[in-house]
Amino acid sequence: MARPEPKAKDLKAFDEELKALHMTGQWAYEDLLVRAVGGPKPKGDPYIWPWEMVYQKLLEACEAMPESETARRSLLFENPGLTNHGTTHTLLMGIQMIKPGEHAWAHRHTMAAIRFIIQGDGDVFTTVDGEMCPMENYDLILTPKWTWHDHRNATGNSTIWLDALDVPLILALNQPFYEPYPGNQLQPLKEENQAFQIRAGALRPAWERRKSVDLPFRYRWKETEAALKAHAGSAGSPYDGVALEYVNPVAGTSTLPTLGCWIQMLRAGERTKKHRHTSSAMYFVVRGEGKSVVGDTTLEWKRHDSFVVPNWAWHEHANNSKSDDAILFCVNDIPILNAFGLYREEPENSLGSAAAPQVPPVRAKA
Ligand code: 1HN
Repeated sequence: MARPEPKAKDLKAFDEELKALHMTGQWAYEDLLVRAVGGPKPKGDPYIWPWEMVYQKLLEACEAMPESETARRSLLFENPGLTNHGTTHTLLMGIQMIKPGEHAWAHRHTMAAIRFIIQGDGDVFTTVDGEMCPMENYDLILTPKWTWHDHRNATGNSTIWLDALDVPLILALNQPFYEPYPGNQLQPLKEENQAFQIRAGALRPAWERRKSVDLPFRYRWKETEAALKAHAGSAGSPYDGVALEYVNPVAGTSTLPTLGCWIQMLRAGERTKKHRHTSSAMYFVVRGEGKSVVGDTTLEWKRHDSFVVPNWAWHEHANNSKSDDAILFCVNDIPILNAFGLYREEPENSLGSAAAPQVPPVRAKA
C-alpha cells in the first residue's frame, strides 16, 4: 500500500509556531546577512554641536543645576540618529563646567572616561585614585574604569572640559557598576612618591612590578603641542593628517582598553583623502576652521565645536585656512574593534567612488 505523501508545511505558519516556542529558523536571519553585504549602514548621523550654543547652555546649567554631590554638570551629546543614549553607538561625549569653589564628589564606575581640558588654569584638579592631575588647557587626563575620581575647583574661575566615555558599550554589554565614595566626599591623596605619574617616565622604580593597564595619567598639552610641531613636516596620514595617538605610557597600547584618543593636525590648506572605517569617532576642534564631509553631510567647524563621524561612513577633512594649522582632538572606539580583530578600513577607490560590494547570489525565495 502506497504511503501518503507528507503534507507540505506552510512556512509562514511554521515560523509563527516557532515564534510561540521562542525559536527562529536561521532562514529568518538570511535577510539580515544579505543586507550586510558591503558592510553595515553607518550607525547614527553625522552631527555638530557648535561651541556658542553649548557654552550658553553650560552657563544656563549653572543656574539650573546646583553643585550636587556625585552628579556632574556635564551636557552630553545625543546623536539624533540613535535611539539609545550616545554620541555614537559605543561612545558618549559631553562638556562639563565646574564653578569656582565647587567640587564634584568622588565616585567610580565601570565606564572608562577621559577629560580634555578646554578652560583650566592648572589650579583645578581631577583626582584619580588619589593622584591630583592639574587641569591646564588642552591637557588630556584619563580616568580609567573603576578608578575613584573627583573634580576640585578652588580657584576663582569656572573650568570647562570635554568628557568622553564608553557608556553605550558598557550598557550594551550590561556591565554597569557604580559606587559613590564611602562616607567622605573626597578621596584621600597619595604621597607624591606613590603617584603613578612619576612611575611612567623613563626612570622607574626597579623594585616594583609595573601596572600596565587602566593607568591614571595626564598628557600635558605642552608636550602634545611640541610633538605635533616635531611631526609637522612629516607626510602624515593621507586620511587624517598628522595624527598622533595618545598611547598607554607603559605598554604602548591604546589610550584605554575601550577608548582611543588622537590629536590631529591638518596643516594650512590640507585636505585629506576620503575613506571609511568600522570605528566611530567624536571630534573636538582645538583650533582652526574647516569642514568634514561625512556621507552626504558637510559639517563646517570652528574652534571648540564638537562633531561626530558614525562608523563606516565615508568622510574627509579639510582645513579652510591657507595660512594656519587646524588641530582636532579625536576619541574613537578602535581599541574595542581591535580587541576582536574587527577593525576594517577602506579607501575610496581610484575612480573616485566607493568600491561596489561583491554581492553573492541570493537563494530564490520559495
Ligand atoms: C561621569 O562620571 C563624569 O565623573 C562625567 O565627571 C560625565 C557621563 C556619564 C556617566 C558618568 C565625571 C559622565 C559620567
